[in-house]
Amino acid sequence: MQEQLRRIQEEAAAQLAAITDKSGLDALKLKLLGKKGDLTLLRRSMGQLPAEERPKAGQMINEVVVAITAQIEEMDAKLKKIEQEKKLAREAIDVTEPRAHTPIGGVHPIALVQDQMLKVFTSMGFDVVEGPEVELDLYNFELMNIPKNHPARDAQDTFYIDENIVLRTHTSPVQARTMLTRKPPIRIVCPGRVYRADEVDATHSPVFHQMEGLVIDKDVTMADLKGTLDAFARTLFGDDMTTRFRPSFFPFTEPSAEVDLTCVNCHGKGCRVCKGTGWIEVLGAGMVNPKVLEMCGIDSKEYSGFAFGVGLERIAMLRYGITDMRALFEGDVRFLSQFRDD
Ligand code: 2NL
Repeated sequence: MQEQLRRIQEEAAAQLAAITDKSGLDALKLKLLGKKGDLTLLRRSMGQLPAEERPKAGQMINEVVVAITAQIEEMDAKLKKIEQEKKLAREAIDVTEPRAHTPIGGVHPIALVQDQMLKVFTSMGFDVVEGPEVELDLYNFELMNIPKNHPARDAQDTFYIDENIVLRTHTSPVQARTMLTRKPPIRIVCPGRVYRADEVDATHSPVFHQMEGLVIDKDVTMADLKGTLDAFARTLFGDDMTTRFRPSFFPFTEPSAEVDLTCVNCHGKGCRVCKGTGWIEVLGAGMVNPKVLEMCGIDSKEYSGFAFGVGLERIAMLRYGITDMRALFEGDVRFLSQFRDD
């Protein structure tokens, strides 16, 4: 009996040492401690011993069972640990591995010049106001002193939704709305998308971007307008820039001016870009027509104002040397990724 136990224990130790996985361990456990396991059978055979030897034999068997159970549990824990380590190794992520190339976006040149211009004007105390692109005829035309039958309303120029609703042809309606809801002093810039029924070519698009400015206060003069636009020209294009006003006409301003900028290409010397003049036309401006002030609820005897309108595509093209406006609307990443804000 003792001899048998010793052999079982020895064999168990040898087999346990050779175990490499859980199924092997389970099989060994069954072989030793299962219903028909070596130790179970040995215990059952105790009945054949003389009664006085049984307690001692039982005790010895139990000690071996306890010892082997402990060894098996120890091995089980060891296997679990090995398995866990293998799993961790399998799932390890190399955080230093270079990832697949993901191109990052840039800022569209129109957005770049819009941001630069907003910075210029907000730093001078202007508020930024936006409004709807689908507008009432009232705000887009009527309040801007463009009455019915005015050539600017021609269906050739304006996208009509119905008789009274249009796609705004300029951002002026935003300023009309502001004048009707705010009291002077008013200092605002209104950037946004505008629409005209133009054919697409190198300098035209049916949708483009504008920024208009409006200042209304007591004693606002043309000199304030000139100073404001000069500051804009210098900040965007350089300290040697200035503006030149030429007499013009808009229904919403009186007097009105077409505003030229020192040629950004030759800095005024005369070149192909400015057709030898040293100047490039970039915007329209003027003193707000008193009729417009009155229609928008502002007393034109107490207040005066200036306004201007700039096309952002034109500014972006000059600023970045873009010769075809279509490049700004095609969304070709090879073109767009060239622009950096500096
Ligand atoms: C142009 C001309 C201009 C304005 C826009 C304006 C707005 C109000 C009142 C008076 Cl609410 N005027 N805007 C004034 C002069 C010119 O734009 O050729 N832009 C590209």
